[in-house]
Amino acid sequence: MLTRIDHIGIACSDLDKTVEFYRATYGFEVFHSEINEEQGVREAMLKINETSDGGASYLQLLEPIREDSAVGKWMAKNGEGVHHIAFGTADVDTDSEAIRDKGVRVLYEQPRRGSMDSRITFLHPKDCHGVLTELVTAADPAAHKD
Ligand code: CMX
Ligand code: CO
Repeated sequence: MLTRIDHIGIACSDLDKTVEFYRATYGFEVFHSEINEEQGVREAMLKINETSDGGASYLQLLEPIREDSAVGKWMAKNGEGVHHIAFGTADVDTDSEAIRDKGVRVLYEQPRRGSMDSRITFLHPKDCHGVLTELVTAADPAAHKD
């Protein structure tokens, strides 16, 4: 069951400057940052609020580290902006299989590693009314704060 908005993924050309914008404008602080080589991004997670399912909602700021990454290709076409939304679930395997059975293209055969050791998969935007949609099962967020 999808129980929260886990994050909104925002593509940016300069992660440090964008982090500073969110800090100076709204007071949001970096909860976690990392490089995800497989996804081709340098990223920062800004925690907005905790959620009633025991998880949290974040902004995920994404700077591509390669032009041919998903975010790099998207930015070449669109510039900076909202790249994807992510719903949180306790069981990404079961939920993504159920959604696949409804005829929506799930991009990965098996979930892959996402931010803070979460397990993630994506639904094709063309099957989701133009919205690239990610499903996330978090690892224990408290264990991965840096
Ligand atoms: N939102 C909405 N539509 C999108 C999109 C996005 N983020 N990215 C691509 N599209 C659309 C394109 O506009 C294009 O539409 P048209 O044919 O009408 O022009 C179509 O989808 C195909 O796009 P493309 O530019 O040819 O790109 P690809 O098919 O090579 O890749 C996708 C698209 C979704 C398969 C790829 O971006 C992907 O695998 N994404 C999942 C991984 C990812 O996004 N990782 C980064 C985030 C990591 C994280 O969250 O942790
Ligand atoms: Co994401």
